[in-house]
Amino acid sequence: MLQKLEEVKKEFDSGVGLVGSMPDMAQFKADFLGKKGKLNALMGGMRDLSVEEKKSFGARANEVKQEMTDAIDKRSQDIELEAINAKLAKNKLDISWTDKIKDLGQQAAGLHPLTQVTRELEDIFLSMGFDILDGPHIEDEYHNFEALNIPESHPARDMQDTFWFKDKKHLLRTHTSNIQIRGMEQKKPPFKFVGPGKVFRCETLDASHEAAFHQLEGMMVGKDIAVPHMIHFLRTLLSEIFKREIKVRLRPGFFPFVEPGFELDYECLLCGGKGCSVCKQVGWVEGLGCGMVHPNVLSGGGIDPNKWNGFAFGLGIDRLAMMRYHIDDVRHLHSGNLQFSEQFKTY
Ligand code: FA5
Repeated sequence: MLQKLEEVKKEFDSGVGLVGSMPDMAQFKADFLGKKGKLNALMGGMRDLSVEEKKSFGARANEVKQEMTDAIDKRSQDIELEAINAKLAKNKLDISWTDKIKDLGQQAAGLHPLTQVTRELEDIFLSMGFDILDGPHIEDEYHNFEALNIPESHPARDMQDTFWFKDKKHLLRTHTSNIQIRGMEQKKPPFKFVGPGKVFRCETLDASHEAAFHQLEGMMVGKDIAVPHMIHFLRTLLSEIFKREIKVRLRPGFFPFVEPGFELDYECLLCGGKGCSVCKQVGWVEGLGCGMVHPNVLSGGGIDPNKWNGFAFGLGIDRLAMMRYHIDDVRHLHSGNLQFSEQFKTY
């Protein structure tokens, strides 16, 4: 009897590690430990044994039962773990995609220098508590001109050569200043926001002029804001972007939506101020227009100009990218030439 018991145990030991699934394990367990299992069948023969034999057989049979139960538990845990690992391996996130793409003879995409500069500008403004707004490329005459204190037949409408739609009421926005109006429609003062985006002008192209280029509009409205605040703010902004102090100069500039108005130039970083085709040999680059928001614009936007004031600016993003990455012609930025864009690739 004892020998038979050891044979059953041996059979169990060599089989338990081979069970590969939980349903198979249930069957295996029933075969050995179930009511009609091999162990019980042996126990049934105990009645023919002497008292002494019963004692020793019973003790060993109990040991074997415990060992089998432990071995089944251990193998069951392993089976569950193997199932989890197999599932994980199947759903594994493949982070080797850049290499794979290269293997396939294709190239991974990168960010265009204009996107990089725009994102960096947005990060700077977000860190200063500004909101980021958007405005439509196809705009109506009210938001692009009229609400900005540029009524019909005002000569300032000719300052920016406009792409008009056939209805003569809609146009491709000539500047991001439409975002000032869109922002005032949404917000109550005090507020500060910026809005980057594409603008369109029917211009003669050269190294620093494109027909579709990018601006970033900014507007800050609060109490007792004055020109020195604006100048300090813009200087800080530029040194943040260029990561060092750069020379700037402020000139009076006429924009009907600000009073007083200014144009801010920064030193041409392409020629170091010596003169080149980008700065038109003067050593300075026209960087942005700015000024104190005109009272007519505030009141048109539902804001009482006796209680609130502020400043606005419109920054040329393409020229900033040119200074930043030493690009000597704005038209490269829009050329779609991959050999050009490749040089600035980051992920
Ligand atoms: C404007 O567009 C005003 N809306 C800016 C403004 C906003 C003034 C708020 C006051 C208050 P301007 O036409 O100067 O201004 O353009 C602003 C900047 O866009 C310029 O300083 C220049 O950096 C850039 N820019 C202008 N024209 C072009 C062009 N054709 N190609 C590339 N960049 C340009």
